[in-house]
Amino acid sequence: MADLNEEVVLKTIAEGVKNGESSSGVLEELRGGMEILGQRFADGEYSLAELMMGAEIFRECMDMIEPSLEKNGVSTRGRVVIGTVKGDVHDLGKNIVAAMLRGSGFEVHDIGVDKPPEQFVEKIREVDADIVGLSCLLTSTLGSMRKTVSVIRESGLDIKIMIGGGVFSRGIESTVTRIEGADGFGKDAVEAVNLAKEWVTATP
Ligand code: B12
Repeated sequence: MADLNEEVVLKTIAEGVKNGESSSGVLEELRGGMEILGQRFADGEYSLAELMMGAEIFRECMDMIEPSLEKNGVSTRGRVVIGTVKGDVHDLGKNIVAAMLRGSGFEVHDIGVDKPPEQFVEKIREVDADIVGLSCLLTSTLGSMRKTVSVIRESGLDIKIMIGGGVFSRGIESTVTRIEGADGFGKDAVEAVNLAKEWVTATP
C-alpha cells in the first residue's frame, strides 16, 4: 500500500476476501500502509498526487471488503448520522466506520464531507437519530469539530456525540475530554461500534 503498488494490493485483498480472512484485520493492515504513506508525504518524499493515488487504491479495496462488513446487518439497533466536519474532505476512515456500524445493525445516514454544523443538526432532526459521529483528520479543522459539537449541544437535541479521526489517533490532541460536550471518542471503527452498542443498550 505504502509503495502504491496497486496491482499487488488489489490481488492480495481479493485473495484475502476469497479465503475468508477477517475484514477488520485486513483493514488494519491497509490503514498501517496509509500511515506510512502519510509519513512519506509529510517528509516530502511523496507529493499530493501520490497521496491521492493511495486514497484511490484504498477505495478500490473498500469496494471489495465492504460487502463482507455489511452482510450481518439484520435489524436496526439505532440510527446514526455521520459526517466529516467543515473544511475537511477526508472520508476513507469515516466510510469504514459507517460500513462497520451498518454491519452491526445500525441504520447509518452518511452526510458526506466538509459539512457545517447546521447540516448535522438538520439530518439528526430529520431521521430522529440516536447517535451522531463526527470525523476530523486535520489539525486545522479541530476548531470546526469543536464548533459542530457545541452547535449540536446548543440545539437541545437528545443525542449521543461520538468523535474520531486521524487528528486524534495521531496523538496531536490527546483525548476526547479535549472536546467539551462530546460523549465519546473512538480510535477506530471497532471502538466506534462498541460505543454505539453501549449507548443504545443503555437507553431504556
Ligand atoms: C488519504 C489522505 C488524503 C486524501 C483523502 C482522500 C479521502 N477521500 O479521504 C487527499 C489526497 C484528498 C488528502 C488531502 C489533504 N491532506 Co491528507 N491524508 C491522507 C492520509 C495519507 C490517509 C488518511 C486516511 O484515509 N487514513 C486511513 C483511514 C482508514 O484512517 P482514519 O481516517 O484515521 O480513520 C480511522 C480512525 O481515525 C477512526 N475514525 C475516522 N473517522 C471517525 C469518525 C468517528 C465518529 C469515529 C468514532 C472514529 C473515526 O476510524 C477509522 C478506521 O479505523 C493521511 C495520513 C494519515 N496518517 O492519516 C493524510 C493527512 C491526514 N493529510 C494531511 C494533509 C496536510 C492534507 C492536505 C491539507 C494536503 C494539501 N496540501 O492539500 C489535504 C487537505 C484537504 C482537506 N481540506 O481536507 C495531513 C494532515 C496533517 C495535520 N496535522 O493536519 C496528513 C496527516 C498527512 C501528513 N502526515 O502530512 N489527504
